[in-house]
Amino acid sequence: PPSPVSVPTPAAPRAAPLPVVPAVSIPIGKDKTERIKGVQKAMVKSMTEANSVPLFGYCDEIDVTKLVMLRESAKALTAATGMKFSYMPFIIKATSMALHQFPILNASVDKECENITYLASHNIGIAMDTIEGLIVPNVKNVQSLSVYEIAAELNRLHIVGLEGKLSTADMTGGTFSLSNIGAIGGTYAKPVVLPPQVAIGALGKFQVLPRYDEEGNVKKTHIMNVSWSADHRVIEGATMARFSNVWKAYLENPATMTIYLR
Ligand code: CAO
Repeated sequence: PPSPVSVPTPAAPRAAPLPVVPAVSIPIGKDKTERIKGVQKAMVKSMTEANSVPLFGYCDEIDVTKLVMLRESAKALTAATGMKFSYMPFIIKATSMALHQFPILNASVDKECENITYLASHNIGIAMDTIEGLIVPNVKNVQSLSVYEIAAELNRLHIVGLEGKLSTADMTGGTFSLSNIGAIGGTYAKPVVLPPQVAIGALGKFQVLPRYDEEGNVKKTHIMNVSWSADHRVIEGATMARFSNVWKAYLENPATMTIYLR
C-alpha cells in the first residue's frame, strides 16, 4: 500500500502571555451585614433628601500659579505658629468675596421650594473625610474673617473633626459648601448640594501642566479644576458661571483679593 503522506501538523498557535495576576489577598470569609449608624446614617438621610434636587453642573480650570507662590509665603510666615496653612483659607475667602456679588448663591430654600432666604452670614461648609465618614462643619462669618483667621478656624475644625468632637454649632448653619476632594486626588467631581443650601463646589488636585501664555509660549502652570453644582430650581446656569468667573479671577490674581479684602 502507498505509504501515507506525512502531513506536517500545524504548530499550535502561540498562546498570548497571560496577564500577571497578583496573588489574591482578600480573605474570603462569610458575608457580613452591619447596621448603618452614626455619621453614615446621617449621610443616608441628607443624601436622600438631596437627591430630590435637580442639579446644574458647571466646571472650569483655574490657573493657580500665583496662588501657589502666595501660599508658600503664607506657610513660611506662619510656620512658627505650628498651624497648617493650606490653599483652603484663600479659596474660602475668595468664595465669600464672590458671594458678595451673587447673594442668591448664599441662600436657603424651604422644603417645598416656595421661599428663598438670602443669608447675611457666609458660613462656608467644608467637607471633611474622617474615619467616621463624611462630615461638613462650617467656618462661620467668613465675610468678616481674615485669611489667617480662616486658617486658624479651619485647623480647629479639622483637629476637632478628626477626634469626632465637633459641636452642633460647628455642624449646623452652613450657607454654602466646598469639598476639597483634590486633597485625595482627581480633577473633576459631581458634588451634591446639601439642602437647604443651593450650591457647592468641588476642588480638584493642584497639578503642574503646560499651558500657553499670551505670546503663545508654553509655560509651566499650576492648574486646579473646579466643579460646581447648584439647585437648578432657583439658580440659573448663567449665574453659576458668572460667579465662577469672579471666583476664578480672585484666585488667578490673588493681589485683587487683597485690594478688596475687608
Ligand atoms: N491638590 C493638591 N494638594 C492639596 C490639595 C489639592 N486639591 N488640597 C490640599 N493639598 C495639600 C495641602 O496644601 C497640604 O500640603 P502641605 O503639606 O504642603 O501643606 C496637604 O495637601 C494636606 O492638606 P490637608 O488635606 O491636610 O488640608 P486642606 O486644608 O487642604 O484640606 C480637608 C482639609 C479637611 C478639606 C481635607 O483634608 C479633606 O478631608 N478632604 C477630603 C474632602 C472630601 O472627602 N470630599 C468629598 C465629600 S463628598 O463625599
